[in-house]
Amino acid sequence: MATQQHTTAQLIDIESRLGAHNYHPLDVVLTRGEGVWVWDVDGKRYLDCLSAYSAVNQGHCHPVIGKALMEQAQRLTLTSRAFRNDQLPLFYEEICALTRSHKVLPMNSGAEAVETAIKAVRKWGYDEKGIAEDAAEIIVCENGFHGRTITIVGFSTDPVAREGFGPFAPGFRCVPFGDAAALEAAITPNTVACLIEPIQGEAGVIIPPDGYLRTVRELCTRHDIMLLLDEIQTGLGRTGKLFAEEHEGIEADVTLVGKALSGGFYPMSAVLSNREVLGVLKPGNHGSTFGGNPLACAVARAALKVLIEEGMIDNARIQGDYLLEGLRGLRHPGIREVRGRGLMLAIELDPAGAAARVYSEALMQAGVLCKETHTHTLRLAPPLVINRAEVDWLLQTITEVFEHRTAP
Ligand code: IF1
Repeated sequence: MATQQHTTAQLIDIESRLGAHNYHPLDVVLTRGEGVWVWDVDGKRYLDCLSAYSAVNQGHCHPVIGKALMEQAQRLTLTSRAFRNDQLPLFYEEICALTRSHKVLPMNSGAEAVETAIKAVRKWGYDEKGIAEDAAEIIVCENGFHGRTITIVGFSTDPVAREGFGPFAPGFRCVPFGDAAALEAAITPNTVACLIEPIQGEAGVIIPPDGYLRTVRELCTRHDIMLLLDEIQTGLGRTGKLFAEEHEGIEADVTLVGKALSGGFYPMSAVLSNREVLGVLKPGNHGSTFGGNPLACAVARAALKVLIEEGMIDNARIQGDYLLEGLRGLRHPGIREVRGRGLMLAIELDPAGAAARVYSEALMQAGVLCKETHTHTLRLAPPLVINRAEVDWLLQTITEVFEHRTAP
C-alpha cells in the first residue's frame, strides 16, 4: 500500500531527479520504524541491521525519547549559546556522571565533534605543551573514518572520500591501524594527539589486536600526548560496553560521541574530556548555532536514560555474542571471516565471489536491511534492543539467503 500520493517507484524517481547522487542506497523507501523493525511504503517489514550507522541504538522511534522531544519542542527549542538554557547543564551533569568526564563541549554532527577535538588538542599543544605555532601534529590511522569535512577527508586514506576535494589541512601523520610500533615511530616533539576509532567501522569492523589500545594508551601517557578515541560509532553500547575502550580497560583523554547520543531523533554530538584539554578554549574560540540547544539536550538526556535503564548495553553483549556464534556457524564457500564485538559485526566475503551488494540486495528481498562496505564486507548492526527471537529470525534469514547462493 503506497502512500496516498506516491508509489515506491515514483518516490525513487523524484529523489533521483532532484537529489545529488552522493549515495547509492538500496531501492527501499521506508516510511515507519519501531524497535528493530522498519516498513516500506508498500507495507513490507524489514529488520534494520544498520541502525542508521549506529545512530538508532535505542531502536526506532523509542517512545520515551520521542516524548521528551515532543514535550521540549513545545517549551523551548533553540536560544543560541548567547543565553543559557535549563537543559544544557542537566545534560552536562548526566553525561559527565555516566562517562566520568570532566568537561563537555556539545556540537551537532560527529564530524563537528572531531573538528572541535582537533582544534582543542592543537590549542592545548600550543598553550600547555609549548609547541611552536602551526607545528602541531596528530597521528591518525589508515582506513579510519571520522567524517566528511575537508580537514577530515584530508587525512583519509580512502581515495573516494578525498579525491577532488583538496587542498587539505597539514599536521596529520597516518600509520597502519593496529600497529603500535608504527604509531610510536610517528611520534615527534610536535605530536599533540592520536585520533583513533577503537574498532574501525567503515573499514569493515576491523578489531585491533588485543593490547593495541593499551599500548597506545601507555605511549600517549609517556609522551604527554592526548589519546582521542572516536566512539561516535562504537560508543554508547554498540560493542556491548558503554565505550569500546572498556574492552581494553583504558580511558581516553578525549572521547567523541554522536549518533546514538540522540537515539536517532536529532543531530547531536559531544566532545568529552577526561582531562582539562577543553579548558584551553576561551569565549570566542569555538561555537555553533545549534550546539547544546535545549531540544538536543532534552533528547540526549532521554536517549542516555533509556540506554542505561533498559539494559541495552548488556543486551548488546548477550545478543551480539549469540549472533556472532550463529554467524560463525554459517558454512559457505563465499564467507572468508565473521567478526564482531557486541552488536557491531561483519561478514567478510571472498573477493573472488559475489560482491557484498549482491547479498545486501538478496537480504533486502528476504526482509533484512544491511549495508555493504568496501565491496566485500557486509556489516550487521541491529538496534541494541533486539531480542533473542528476533536474532533467531535474523540468523535463519541470513542462513537461507546464503544457502540459496551455493556459489561463492
Ligand atoms: C556518511 C560509517 C561512514 C563515524 C565515525 C565520525 C563520523 C562517523 C567513527 C562522522 C559517521 C557515518 C557517516 C555516513 C555513513 C557513516 C559511515 F562509518 F558509519 F559507516 F561514512 F563511514 N566518526 N559515519 O562512523 O559523524 O558527521 O556523520 O555525524 O558520511 O556516509 P557524522
